[in-house]
Amino acid sequence: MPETATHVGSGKVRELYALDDERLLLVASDRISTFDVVLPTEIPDKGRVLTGLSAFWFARTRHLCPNHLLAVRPDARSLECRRLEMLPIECVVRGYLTGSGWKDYQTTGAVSGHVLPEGLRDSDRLAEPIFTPATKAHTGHDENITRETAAELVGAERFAEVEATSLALYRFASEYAADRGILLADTKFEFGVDDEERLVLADEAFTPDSSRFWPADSYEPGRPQASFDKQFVRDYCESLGWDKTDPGPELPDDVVTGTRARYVEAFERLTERSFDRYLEDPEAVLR
Ligand code: PZK
Repeated sequence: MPETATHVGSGKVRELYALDDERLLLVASDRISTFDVVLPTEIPDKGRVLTGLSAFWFARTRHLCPNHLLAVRPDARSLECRRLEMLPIECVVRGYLTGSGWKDYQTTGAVSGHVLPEGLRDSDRLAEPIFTPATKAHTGHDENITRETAAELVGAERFAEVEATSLALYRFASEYAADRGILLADTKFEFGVDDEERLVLADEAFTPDSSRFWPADSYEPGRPQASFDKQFVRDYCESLGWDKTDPGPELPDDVVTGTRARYVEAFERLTERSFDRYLEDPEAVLR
């Protein structure tokens, strides 16, 4: 008897289905967004790369925090997950100053209440990673909030736990990735709480959609960095003079092929496995 899955939510490039009262199915599509617009052209296997990377990181960070992963489906793009009560904050860790962190620093000298030294440049590495929580905006952009506001939203004790856990996860993965030539500039986690009130890592983990992946060999602070995965797409879009409003442009074949190769390269570098092998036996990425 085929199972039924009820659609319960959509992200920009992912879909969420309920399998039963306790389980969800998180499906990563091959859609790609740039400058916050989902493009009309897909990148073949992008969803499988992201699902495989998430599964890999969930398996390798279990010693730091339990997570929602139950199984990787044979399609290699879907994760069966435990259903949790989600916390109402985005948990962001920054090891480098860029994006909204760089913006906030330029305006105020601080990010989420972390007062930083003067004179930092775009993309500078921070002396220590910082936890910079954000609100979950249902429309538009997440907004960085102070640690105090975040603590009011989840409770002081839970806040201390998500901060310490987020920093430990980031330190572990960023060190591992840097050893393999990929800088994880920053990353976003979502946590839930299970029926025994335990903190559980949910959503996706250290994918190029939830983290900024930078090629280590071209890292140079003082300017925005190339994106490991999306740079061909951004360069092509910039070359068109597109105004970055919906709809975005279709991508030519060489941009699609080059971008797919970058996603597969990130997967293979980080997991030290062949992507073709992952497609043959997705659950092997957990071992
Ligand atoms: C949950 N989202 C975000 C929305 C997506 C993802 N384990 C969980 N338990 C309960 N709820 C969620 C999760 C997870 N992960 C995640 N919304 C709810 C989201 C739309 C599409 F792919």
